[in-house]
Amino acid sequence: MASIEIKVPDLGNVADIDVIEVTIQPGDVIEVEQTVAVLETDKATMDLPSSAAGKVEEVHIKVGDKVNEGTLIATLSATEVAEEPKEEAKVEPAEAEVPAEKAAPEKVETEPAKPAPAPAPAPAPAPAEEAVSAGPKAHATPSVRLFARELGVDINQIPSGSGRKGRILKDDIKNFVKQAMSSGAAPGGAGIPAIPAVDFSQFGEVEEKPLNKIKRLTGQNMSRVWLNLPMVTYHDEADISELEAFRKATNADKNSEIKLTGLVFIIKALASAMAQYPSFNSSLSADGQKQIFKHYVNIGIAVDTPNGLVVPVLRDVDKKGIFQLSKELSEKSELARQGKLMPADMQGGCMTISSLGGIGGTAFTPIVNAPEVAILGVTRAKMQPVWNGEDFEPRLMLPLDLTYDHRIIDGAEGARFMEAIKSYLGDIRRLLL
Ligand code: CAO
Repeated sequence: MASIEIKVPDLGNVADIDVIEVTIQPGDVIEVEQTVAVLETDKATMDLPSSAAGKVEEVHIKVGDKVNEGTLIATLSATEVAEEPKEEAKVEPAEAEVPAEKAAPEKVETEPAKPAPAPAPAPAPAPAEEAVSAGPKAHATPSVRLFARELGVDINQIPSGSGRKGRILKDDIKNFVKQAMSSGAAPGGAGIPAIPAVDFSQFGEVEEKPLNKIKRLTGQNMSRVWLNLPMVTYHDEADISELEAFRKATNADKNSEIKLTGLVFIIKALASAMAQYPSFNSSLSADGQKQIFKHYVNIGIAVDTPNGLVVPVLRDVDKKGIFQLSKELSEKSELARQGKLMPADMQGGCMTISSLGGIGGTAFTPIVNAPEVAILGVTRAKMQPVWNGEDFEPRLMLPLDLTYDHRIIDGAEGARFMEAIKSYLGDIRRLLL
């Protein structure tokens, strides 16, 4: 039986296109034209159809990969080859998003107010670690797939479509959402009243701009975490007076090439506290039946970029020194700001730090970057009078906000974990122990 390679055809003047869905797996028997993957550029989502029918022997791409013309997608043992592969293999682009500059005010939606669609009924992992659904492979056009993704619906959960040859149509997705809402059974917010759509143009001039990919994915991820995790945020302050004196003295040292910010010490303190309280370095299995403990300590850092929030991951933090971490933090945050992080740079985090300290604030409630179980928020350190038993002493106090998944972390454990972080920051010699 002939072995056939399915490759990415000519996609026009685009390069490094994101794979956002892989719809086949080894062992699947697929038909000509069946979608094998979904690709996304900054402007459109497109289905990649197979040019041959047969059994999938190997899949060479995964979600998060970037592909170009000629990239090998899959190897099939083919039973039938499309008569006109070039025609058949043409990628079918979805309705492209309207570029910001073309979104003229008169194009603003003027339909009367109607209820907005329900939020995501099915939970899914963080964008950088998107999993391939194990469900049956759905047949649907790119625009229908896009519609499903916008609603957070896993299209493979829809048993069959009402279109030709069982193709899933937009109406099938709407019915699926309606059913999930009325049954209230689906996880992830089904049954929650939707925010009504409003025609803002009735109040004054408006302009519509499509969200960029990072903002859309962040929004989806935040919504599903918010809907799926029972979260508690615990606030406290760490005394970093000594740490700050050490940091300033080190930065003043002319031989020191790397400038230390307080954040690297917080990263180190967090890693030590995670070693002491392994539940914070764990994840709940997708079925909620097991706790998975990680024997590595990778910490994600939320970085503000012109395109939105991204979270590069610093690896093996427990095995690295302050200067090395400082260097890696500045390299990764620079790559993040330039939009040059690769998917692998943002994967494998065990806990995340969201630091707003360079901007200000006294406290906030960060949202856990699930499937991690906790996140540490940091706002601006402030000199405060602290009672030492006899007098008020000026001490530099750092506000910390710990949000945790209450299914895994109890309140007392959360408080003890925070005490551990504070003790490491209060006496950084303990970080050496
Ligand atoms: N208290 C007081 N000062 C602080 C501070 C704190 N908690 N944290 C940082 N600073 C100071 C730094 O010391 C530095 O001061 P100087 O310029 O005088 O040296 C200044 O603020 C700027 O620091 P920085 O932000 O450049 O460096 P960082 O190591 O603290 O942070 C990074 C690195 C990548 C986290 C940061 O640049 C960034 O992107 N912050 C935004 C984070 C964000 O958007 N979070 C999203 C939250 S939404 O969940």
